Amino acid sequence: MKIILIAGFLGSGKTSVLLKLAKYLTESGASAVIIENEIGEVGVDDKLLRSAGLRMKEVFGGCICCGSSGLLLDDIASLRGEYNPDYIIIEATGVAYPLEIRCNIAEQFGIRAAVLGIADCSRWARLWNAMPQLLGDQLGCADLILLNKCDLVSSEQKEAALEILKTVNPAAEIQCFSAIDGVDRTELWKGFLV
Ligand SMILES: Nc1nc2c(ncn2[C@@H]2O[C@H](COP(=O)(O)OP(=O)(O)OP(=O)(O)O)[C@@H](O)[C@H]2O)c(=O)[nH]1
Ligand SMILES: [Mg+2]
Repeated sequence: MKIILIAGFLGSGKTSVLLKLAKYLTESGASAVIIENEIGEVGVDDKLLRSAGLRMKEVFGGCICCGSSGLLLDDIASLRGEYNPDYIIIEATGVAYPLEIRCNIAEQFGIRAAVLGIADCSRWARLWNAMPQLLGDQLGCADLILLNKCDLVSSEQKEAALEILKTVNPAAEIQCFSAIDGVDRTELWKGFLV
């Protein structure tokens, strides 16, 4: 069983990307279960996921990087016992610190979660100026960073964001992305999931 952790600021496109990745996984014959850590309302339609052959579990009541980490670990254990899926995909809240979550998972299960970081290119400059610490922590431990919403920005905006992301995380692969453009991303997902 592999674990994928999707992290990134509020509204950056985590759920939109998650649905793309989950679709790729199920179409390639792998089973996947999704864990949504929501602070407020649920962002994913459970029926939509079920019709795509996916299951979802929600962790409410707090952020899984800190106070509610025990709930997440319990859920992972029970999902493994019940379904033993090929993948568990976790969407963290927009204010979570993924490194904490990855450490907790590694300690409990001995599994290194792959971190998929989502950066919102359309708001990048504004968010980065306001919250360099949070964004740096969220994206600094990612294995793959998707610079999302590139359909909305100029090439100058893209270049400026890429420059900063490279310094935030020199080790990560960074890709320009759009969760709504319908482009086939098979090769990207294959590379990320090896
Ligand atoms: N134009 C454009 N809109 C996008 C893209 N990705 C996501 N969106 C839109 O951005 C909004 C937020 O997307 P979500 O996928 O819900 O973002 P999220 O990170 O899951 O949001 P929270 O879970 O609330 O933090 C939605 O209205 C999406 O339709 C993209 O690549 N391009
Ligand atoms: Mg979401």
